[in-house]
Amino acid sequence: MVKRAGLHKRRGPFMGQGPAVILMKTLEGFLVASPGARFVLVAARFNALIVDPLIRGAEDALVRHGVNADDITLVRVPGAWEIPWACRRVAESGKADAIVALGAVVRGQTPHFDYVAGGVATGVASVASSTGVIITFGVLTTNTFEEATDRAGGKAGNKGADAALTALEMVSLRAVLGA
Ligand code: INI
Repeated sequence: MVKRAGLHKRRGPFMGQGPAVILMKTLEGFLVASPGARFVLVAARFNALIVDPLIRGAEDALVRHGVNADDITLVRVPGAWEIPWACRRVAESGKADAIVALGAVVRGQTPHFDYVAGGVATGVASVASSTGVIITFGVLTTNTFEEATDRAGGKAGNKGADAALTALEMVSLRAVLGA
């Protein structure tokens, strides 16, 4: 107990430095390619002006982190609504270590926005939880086209690259957990 108190003093809370004390064993993944890990990008064609940069960002992020291009496959579907179905088929095939869902649903283009955006989010979550396959979510749901372009390689980064790197980390975490 005395030792813990001492550590607490040394590592005491400073703004932005995370938890005050880390004495526990911490398990986490890394942004490194796991040899032979296969990634599948499931991407909508709808709003291709947005989705294509998300695809390029995702592929670029994976390759830059050591994933062989041969281990990345792109599956295209008509729209975001069809993403969960394709994710399920890919997940159940056993041919993917991780799936990256990519799409763009823009409010104002359709009164169906809430249905499409809600459907793709709950659908992807359902596939991930029922199959146990890692699926990350790079489907933009924005109010305007501009907000979407900002997030597809514009001033707010590239959410396709973010989702791809999250998949990379989760595959690494799976190995760390021995799962
Ligand atoms: N699909 C999208 O990916 N994004 C959208 O913004 C969108 N809008 O606006 O309607 C959209 N609709 C198509 C939908 O995903 C299905 O492909 C279609 O309903 C056929 O099932």
